[in-house]
Amino acid sequence: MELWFSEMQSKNVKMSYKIKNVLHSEKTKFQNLAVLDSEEFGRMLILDDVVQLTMKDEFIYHEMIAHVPLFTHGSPERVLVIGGGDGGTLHEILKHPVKEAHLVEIDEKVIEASKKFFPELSVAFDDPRAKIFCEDGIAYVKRFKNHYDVIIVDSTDPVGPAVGLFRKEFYKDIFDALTEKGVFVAQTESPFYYEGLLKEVYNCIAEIFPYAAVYTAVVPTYPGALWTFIMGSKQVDPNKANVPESCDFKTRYYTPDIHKACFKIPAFIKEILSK
Ligand code: SPD
Repeated sequence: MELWFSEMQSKNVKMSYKIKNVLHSEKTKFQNLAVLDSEEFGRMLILDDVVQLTMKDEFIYHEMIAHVPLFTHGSPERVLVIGGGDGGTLHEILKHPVKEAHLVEIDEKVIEASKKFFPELSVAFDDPRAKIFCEDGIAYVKRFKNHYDVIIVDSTDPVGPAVGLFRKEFYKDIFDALTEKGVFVAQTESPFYYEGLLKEVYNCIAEIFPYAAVYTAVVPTYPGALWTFIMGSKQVDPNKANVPESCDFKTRYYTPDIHKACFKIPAFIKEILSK
């Protein structure tokens, strides 16, 4: 008998994956967590029935959520990831010569599952520059002023434990926790299915930060494939950042040309932002 996993991408659309094996499944204090081995995309991390990453395409999301803000800043020493307990974003950050990379994940079970099933990503946890905190990122960030050069919010969708990570009060705390040249990025979902959220978060960031910009990447296993990120920057205009000519580490999606191009957004997204 064939085994399939389906994610409801909207009320009317679902995406299905043929599964070889269910490697792990548990109900944590915060969410349902599963690790599946799929035919097409390899191992997949699923939280509350939503695909968080697959080993075949995780590099796109993780490279774009990490390298775009870090190269925009130019010389980040202290970086914070809120969420991202799988370690994928941290793994990309640590390719930069940062002094400290901190990660705050509310659900320690995500970290445990990653250590067991996604060693290619969770290897980041062993880097001496990495510090992991298992607590609520919203409370964590309130404790810091003028401390981090880059803050990245690598959240799940805006339901359940992640709702507060899409609120204005949280973005204000992030602004305060950033140093004077600080750069912030959050993943902001599909422009097809989360139009309202995209506009709302963009407006908040534009009110709080001197510079706000949307950038995109194509992630095949995320709803709609076209994925958005919003950047808030205190000093550097994201569109005029001094992006290096080349990377001195290996990437599979990110390049300096992609960096410059990713801020060129399609007309329909511009329309959403200006409505
Ligand atoms: N629709 C799923 C969006 C998930 C974004 N975050 C994924 C976490 C991977 N580190």
